[in-house]
Amino acid sequence: MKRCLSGAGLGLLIIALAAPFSIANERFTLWEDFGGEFATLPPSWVVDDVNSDGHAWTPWDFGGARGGCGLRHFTSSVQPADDWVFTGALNLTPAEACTLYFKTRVTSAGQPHKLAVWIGQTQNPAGMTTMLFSDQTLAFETPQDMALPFSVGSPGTYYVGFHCTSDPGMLALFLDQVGLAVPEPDLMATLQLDREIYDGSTIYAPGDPVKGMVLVANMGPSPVTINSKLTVGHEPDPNAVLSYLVNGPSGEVPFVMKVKPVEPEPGDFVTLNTGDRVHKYYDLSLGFDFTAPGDYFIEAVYWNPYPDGGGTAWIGRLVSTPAMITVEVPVGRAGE
Ligand SMILES: [Ca+2]
Repeated sequence: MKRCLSGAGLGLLIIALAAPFSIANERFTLWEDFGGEFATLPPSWVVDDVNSDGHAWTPWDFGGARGGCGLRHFTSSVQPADDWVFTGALNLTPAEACTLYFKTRVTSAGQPHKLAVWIGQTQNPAGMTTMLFSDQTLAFETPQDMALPFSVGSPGTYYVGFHCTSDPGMLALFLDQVGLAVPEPDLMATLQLDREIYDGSTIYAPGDPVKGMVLVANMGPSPVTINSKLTVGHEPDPNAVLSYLVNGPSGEVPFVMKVKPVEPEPGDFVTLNTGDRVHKYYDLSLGFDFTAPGDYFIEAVYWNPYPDGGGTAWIGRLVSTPAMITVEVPVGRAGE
């Protein structure tokens, strides 16, 4: 019997990730974006066209997030959808704080879709026992980030199922970047700003360069292979391994630098033993405007969605503790 566990120890929360200031360090035990150039369904995933009408979840080269690849359900013009796609096996630890992420969008806000997300222990509709998410009027035309916190009560193998029940004639529903994250206790990102390092100060004049050193370190007992190609962009650009979140006196500070996405090569992955770290020194004022007087809070985000050739690379997201600076007009220049 299916049940919704929202009141039974399973929290449900949908948050927009445009400003993920509250996200903790997390490691992805599943990260699937369905291919870079051509969309593919992972071998362990299963599509079920329950009503056998030929309209089913299908790998699709356009309409997803990074590179366009994702899954698409194009509705029938005559009957409602009844279509599942199931992830491969997920080994979950009881009581561990898990977060299921995915992106979704529709072709037209005027033609909303119906989507529910379930979890269960067999890879078929009858095995889906716990509802994690239900939106019967999905109407975003640009991909929206969904984040569903949950935990399970017993150990074992689980599957997540995405169930589309959209009305006929609604055009397409898209699904992309499906991830399962758990807390990351061992890796950490830290941000140190130049003036604090050299002068012990957090005060900058309007227009001063603001340079920062980001360190990604392994503080855990076991070696971890990470992507050391610290390409810089702006959260939530999925191609930027390193990005910054800046909140200034008027709110989030826009990022104005254009960064060409670069995917890592095998040699970009390095193994960090206990205490090892990689770093990047970056002039944040190349991308952010620090001219308005006031306090700025800056976080560095390290995000690696790329597997390495051996399939052992760490995939996940680290967010530094915020660094704070104050931009103020120097004494004697106030009347200029
Ligand atoms: Ca169908």
